[in-house]
Amino acid sequence: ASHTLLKHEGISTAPQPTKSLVVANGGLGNGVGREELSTVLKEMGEVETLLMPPQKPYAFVTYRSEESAQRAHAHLNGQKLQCGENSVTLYLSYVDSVTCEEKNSVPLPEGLLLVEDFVSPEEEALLLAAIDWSSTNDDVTAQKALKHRRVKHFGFEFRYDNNNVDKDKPLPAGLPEDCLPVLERCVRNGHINIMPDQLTVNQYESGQGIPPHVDTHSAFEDTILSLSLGAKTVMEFRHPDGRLVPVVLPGRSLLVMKGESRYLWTHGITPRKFDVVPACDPESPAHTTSDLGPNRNLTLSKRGTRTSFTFRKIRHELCRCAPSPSPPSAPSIPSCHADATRLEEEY
Ligand code: AKG
Repeated sequence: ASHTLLKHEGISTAPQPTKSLVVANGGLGNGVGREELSTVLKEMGEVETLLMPPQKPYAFVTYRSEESAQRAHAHLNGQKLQCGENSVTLYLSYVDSVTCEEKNSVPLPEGLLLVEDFVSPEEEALLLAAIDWSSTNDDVTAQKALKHRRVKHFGFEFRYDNNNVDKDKPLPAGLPEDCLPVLERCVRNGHINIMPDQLTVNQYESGQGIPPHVDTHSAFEDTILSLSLGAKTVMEFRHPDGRLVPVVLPGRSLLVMKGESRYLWTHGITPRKFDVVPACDPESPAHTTSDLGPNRNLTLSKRGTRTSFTFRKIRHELCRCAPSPSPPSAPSIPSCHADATRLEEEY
C-alpha cells in the first residue's frame, strides 16, 4: 500500500509511528462516508482532524496522541468497513505530515448567483402542492416522463425533440398563481427585470439527473431562474475550456443564471444517488465542492426527491449574444448558431 500511495498519489509514508495516518481505501472516492469512517476512527482515540479529499480513495486522520494512532493502526489495518452495501478493506500507514494538495478556491461562473433560503418552508410546501402529478391534466401541462426525471410545463411547452418552444402555441395552463409572490420578489430584488412567462417543473428521484446543456439562446431571454425545492443536489457547470464547477443547490435556494453562466457554460445534474458536499459547517457555507482548502471537510450526501421550478422569459427577437471565444481545440460551444444544445439523449 505504501508503494502504491507514493507512486500514484505522491504520499510518502513514515517508517515510525506518528500521530497521523493515511487510510487507504477509506476515501470518498471509494464510496466511504465521513460518518462511517469517523465512527470507527473515534473508537481508537480522540481525533483531531479527518480529511477526506474529494474523489480520492483515501483519507487522512490525525489523532490527539501518538498512542491513539498506534491503536488505530493495530486494530483497523486490514479490517473491513461496511458502507451501506459496499464493503472495503482499510489499510493504514503512518505519515509525517498531512498534505492535501491545496487548490485555490474556485469562483462561480460569471453571471451565476445562488441565493439561499429564498423561499420559506411554508412557500416551499405551497409550491410543491401546486403541482399535480396525477396524469389527468397531461395535455394542459405537457407532462412527460423523461429518461431520468419527470417534467411539467406551464405557459409554453419546452420541446426536447428540437430544444425549443413553440412561441405561437401557449399552453392552456399559465404559471401557477402560487408562483407569483416568489416571482415578484425576484423582480423586486433585481434577480430578473421582467416577469417570466414560461415554467418547467422537473422532478428528480434519487439517482436521476439532467444532461449537461445550455438553454437554447433563441428560445429564452438572458436570465434563467431555478428554484430548488426538497432535497439538495449538486449541479455541474462546465466551461468549454474544460473547467468544471460543481455547485451545491440546497432546498429552498434560488439559482440565477445570467451572462456567461447562461450562454456559455453548460449546466447539468449527473444521475447518481450520492453527492460529495462540504460537511455541515455553519461558519463557512461553501457552494462549490471544488472550493477545497486543506481543511475543507467533505462528506457524502444521500440524494432524495428534488423538484425544481425553472422560470424563463420567452424571447421574441433574435439573440444578440457575442460569439463564443473558443480555442480551436475546445469542444464545440453552444451558441446562437448551434442552438441544439442538449448533449445527451433525454428520452
Ligand atoms: C432545465 O429544465 O432545462 C433545467 O436546466 C433544470 C434545472 C434544475 O433542475 O434546476
